[in-house]
Formats: sequence, structure tokens, C-alpha cells
Amino acid sequence: MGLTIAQKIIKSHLVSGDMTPGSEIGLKIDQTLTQDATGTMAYLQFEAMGLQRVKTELSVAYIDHNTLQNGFENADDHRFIQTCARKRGVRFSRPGNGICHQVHLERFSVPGKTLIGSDSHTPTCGGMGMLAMGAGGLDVAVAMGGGTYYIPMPKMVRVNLLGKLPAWSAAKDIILEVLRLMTVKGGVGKIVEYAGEGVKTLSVPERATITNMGAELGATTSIFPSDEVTRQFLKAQGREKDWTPLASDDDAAYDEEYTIDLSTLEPLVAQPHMPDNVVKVKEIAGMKINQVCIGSCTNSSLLDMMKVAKILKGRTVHPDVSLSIAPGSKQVLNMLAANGALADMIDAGARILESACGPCIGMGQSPQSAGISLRTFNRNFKGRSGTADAGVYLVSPETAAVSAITGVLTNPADWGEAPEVEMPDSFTVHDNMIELPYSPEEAGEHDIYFGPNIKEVPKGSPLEETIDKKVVLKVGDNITTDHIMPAGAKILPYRSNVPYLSKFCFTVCDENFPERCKEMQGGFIIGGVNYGQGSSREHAALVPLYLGVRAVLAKSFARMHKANLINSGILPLEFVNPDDYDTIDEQDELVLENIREAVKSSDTATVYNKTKDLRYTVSTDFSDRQRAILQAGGCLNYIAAQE
Ligand code: MIC
Ligand code: SF4
Repeated sequence: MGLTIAQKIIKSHLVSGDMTPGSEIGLKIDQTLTQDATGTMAYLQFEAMGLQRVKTELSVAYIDHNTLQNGFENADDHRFIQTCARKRGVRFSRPGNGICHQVHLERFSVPGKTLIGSDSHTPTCGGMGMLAMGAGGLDVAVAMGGGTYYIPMPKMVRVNLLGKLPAWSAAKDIILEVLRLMTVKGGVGKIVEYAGEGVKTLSVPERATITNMGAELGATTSIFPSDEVTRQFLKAQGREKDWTPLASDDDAAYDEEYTIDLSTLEPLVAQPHMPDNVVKVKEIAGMKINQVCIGSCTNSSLLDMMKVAKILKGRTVHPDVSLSIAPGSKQVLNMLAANGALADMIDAGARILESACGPCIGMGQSPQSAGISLRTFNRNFKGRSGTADAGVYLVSPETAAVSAITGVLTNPADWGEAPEVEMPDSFTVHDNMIELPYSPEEAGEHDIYFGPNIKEVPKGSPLEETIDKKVVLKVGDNITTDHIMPAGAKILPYRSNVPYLSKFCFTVCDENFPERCKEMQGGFIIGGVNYGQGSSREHAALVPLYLGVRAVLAKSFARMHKANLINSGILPLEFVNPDDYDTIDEQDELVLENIREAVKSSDTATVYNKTKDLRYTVSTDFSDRQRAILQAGGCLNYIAAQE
């Protein structure tokens, strides 16, 4: 039987395991990327492992998240990452050079290669035909050191794209439609491949918008074929030699299929507070808006920005609306400046932000109280914008720009002539903001800078025979890592200071959680389905570990968070009977009986609810590697024991 695109890349990078869906496979990783909000931890862990030099084909450290320097912390962390990158053989993308995914797509992505990044939107490079996956910082550190990356072998989903998008419908509308069809948990354990005639009509940046937001499906990754369009894009980036064709075999088998007729797709919008809460723009058009933010790794390419500039040209942003625009990279910003489009944006009243994540991660531009914000981003989780009661709506750049002028959510299709924008034959290439590392000989003479904000990384302890603790928190379905460990301008500077971060853990759900957890000396968390969806941040595991959380019992887990929990030595236990969830309350005392033995050699364990006198069965169906890590009390202990 033939292979899908992803299966071909997996096959050529397989280090261990067999390709049966669900079973653990080990992959050789060609490239890694980190960003600064997860990077400090990743490089601290690289250092903790005592590694000298990266062994990948290419590793890049980007500074794009923590760019608001409201105190010394972020600048110190940047310096730490820069000095570590120089010494350890990692390229360093300086602040101002752009958002990791946009820059990586432009300058480093290569069809057929594997990439892991300490950021959940790493699948953006799937638009280039790469097998690109988000991972916890520790997994990235291990891969940088030449180690294998492990995932459960995913199932394959094919999305057939037919026809061509109508004027005013955009790549963003395609992925919003996929989210509507599959939901935020529909992609868990799966790789989404795009196929069909419609693929050819989409440029690489448009494909990247789609694979970027595949993260919101919970998918392991998403991928497009590498074709003539891909070759043209690489050629325009001066990298035609990196091109290879890549397609699925005609008889490749998929576990699930969807078909979208692009020609019938209308502008869509994801309503608060989940990216799959999708309706047609026309259904809620007319809603008054306070803010429009254009940018993020989903929609900040030159193509997106040129469309926006054309819509804004000669017009003025509505007086009740604040419009901010963050072009995705120095390349994009530079080209906008050179061709005059930037002047059109400025003239219309746009507030131009540096090429970085900015408002997407709550680094400034928080909306007014109960404000309505239209954003071209990928996440609209409650509180993520920095304003707890704001309503964030996710839309295409076209819908965003038109609405910024009218002051109300507007269906661009009702508005006028759609802007025509062509992909350039050549992009402006000047990689002067990507610093090369020292040679191995030079590296020895240089030290790594550790700022005062860097505190010790918490470590787990070996698993006991039995754990007897209370339930410290019970939450519902689709809990995101933004609930567990919020981000934003006030908290992000402390990503290398776990004790400080712990004051904010779960406060979106329950503001007393950190205090209570400390008083009770930790315990268990009870979760619903898709627990830990969203970002790759391992802080959502490290901080609960610091607070004494020993296990999370949930109906199901998101892939990256489950891996991060295991790496931290916190037990992720799935209810075999999901209805058991209903019988547990906060403060119930639970006993994980003979848990060490179960984790070592059994596929299930028994949990005794002492308060209710009930027994539950939970799954301990881990891979041998995961069993060893959990018994050791986390990945760092496990690695240390192997040396
Ligand atoms: C995000 O979009 O939530 C982030 C910030 O990029 C995260 C990483 C982080 O938490 O630092 C992600 O998506 O992985
Ligand atoms: Fe940055 Fe937002 Fe993309 Fe995360 S989703 S990498 S915060 S732009």
C-alpha cells in the first residue's frame, strides 16, 4: 500500500518503533527552533544535561515573544539565550527579526525534513512540506543534543480542497472551516494532509496559515505537498536548491477524509472563547468593535500585509477602533517599507508594532474592559489578550482590515472590490539579524550569561509505591495551557522563575488555587477531555510540579501537554470509564494504590476514593520509555540515571 506524505517523512526518519497508529515511534530530528518564552527553559535544560554542542543539521533560537522590556528580566533572558546559542552552535535570530514561524518558513524550512520547535505553532512549516511539530522545551533540548524525539504514531486525515477561493475569502477561512468541521479536539493523535486541485491555487504563506492553525485542532501536525508553488517560493527566497518534490502515493490510505469546496467558502469568524466556535461573518456582522489586531504567526506574511495595505490605502481607521499591525518578519516589514505599503498603513492610522508576537500573547495592546477585539491570530482563549472580560474574534486579514475602517464586524464580500496581490518573484533577502554561532574552537573561550531572574528548574522525585493525597482542583473539558499557566506581559518575563510563576497557576479558573495547593502540599487535579490543549509551554507542567501536583486524572489529554507532564514526572492518568469523573469532588481523598508497580508493568491502575468509598480504573498504558521516566520522577532524572 502507498504512503501519505507524512508517512514518507516518518519512514525516512524512523529510529525506533513501528508505524502502527497509537504506538510510540522515535524520530530523527533534522532541525529545531526555540522562541524566548520557552527557550530559556529549553537551554537551561540543555545546560543541565551537560551537553556541549548541538548535533542537529540546524538549530535556531528566536527572540519574538518577550519583547516588551518592562524591567530587566526579558533583556536578561535574551542575553542568556544569545550567549548560550553562540556557544552551543545555535543560530540566533535577534529581536526585531521577526516571529519564529514566519522567519523559519522564509529562511530555513526545507521540504521532507523534520523540525521540532518549543512552540505549538511549529507546524507552520508544514506549509513547506516539512514534518514540523511543537514540543516541550526539554524534548527540544534532547533533540538539539542529537537525541530521538518520540510521539505516538499519528493517524492520517486528508482534507481535499476543491476549486478556488472566491474574492474576499482567504486561507484563514479554510482553516476556520476545518476547525468548524473537526473542533479543537478533532485532530488529537492525527496528522492533517491537504490534497486536491485546490492546493495548487494556494501560495506557500497561505498554506502556512492553514498548517499554523492546525495546532488549534490539537493535531500532531499538518502538511501540504511540495510542488511547483513550493519551488517558486523557495526560488523567490533565493533557496531553490532546497526544493524537492513531495506528494502522497495515489493508493495512500487515510483514516478520515473531509472535502471543502473552496469556491463556496464565505468569510468566517471564530467567536469567543474557542477557535472552533466558528460562524459565517455575515451571521454576526454589524457588531460594534473596539480593536483590530493584524499579525501573528498565522497571518503576517507579505501577502497578508499587502492585502491589508491595499484595503487601508487612502482611508482612515474608524474613530472608535484602535488598529495595530505587526508584520511577521524583518523581510516583510522591509519590503512593505520599500514598496510604500507601510506608508499607506501609517497614513490610515494603523499603529505599527515591531515584528514580534505582541498582542497575540498579551504583550501589550490589551483591549478595553469588555472590549470587542477582532484579531487575525489563532487563539481567542479567555483572558489571553490581557483583559479578562474582553471578547476576541478570530478573522482573516481582509475581514479585519475592512472592519477596522467601518467600525463594525463587516463581511468584506459586501464591501467593494477585493485587493489583488501577487506573490513577488524575489523577496528581499538579508539575513544580517541571524547571528551565526562561534566555531567549536572559539566557543570554549566564552561564557554563558545567567541573569538574576534565572531560578532553578524544579525536579521531580522517584515515584512512590502508593500516593495518598486530596483533589486540589477539578476542572471541565478543553482546559488550555493558558488556563493552567497564563502568559501575558506581566507574567511572561518570569518564564525562568518558576517560584514566581506559581502565584498565577490556574488563577483564570480559581484565584485561590496557588495558595490552596501550597497549604495542602499539592495533590491531584481532575480534568475533562482534551486536558492541556493549546501551547507547548512546559511551564504548565513544571509549575504544578513545583506546587506539589502528583497526578492529573482526566478523560483525555492533549499530546504535547501529556508529554510535558511525563517529562516533569507528573502522572497523566486517563479514566477508563469517563463517567467516574462525575463522582469526584474537590477535597476528595484519593489513593493511587501500588502505583509504582502499575506504572512499571501494568496497563491500568486502581484509584481508591477514600472520601466516597469508590474505586476507579485509570490507564497506565505508557511506552517503556515513558514508564522509565515516570518511575525516575521525570526526564532529567531519567537521563542522569542513564549516564
Ligand atoms: C502561544 O501561542 O501560546 C505561545 C506563547 O507561542 C506558546 C508558547 C509559550 O507558551 O511560550 C505556544 O503556542 O507553544
Ligand atoms: Fe507568537 Fe502568537 Fe504565534 Fe504563539 S501564536 S508563536 S504567541 S504569534
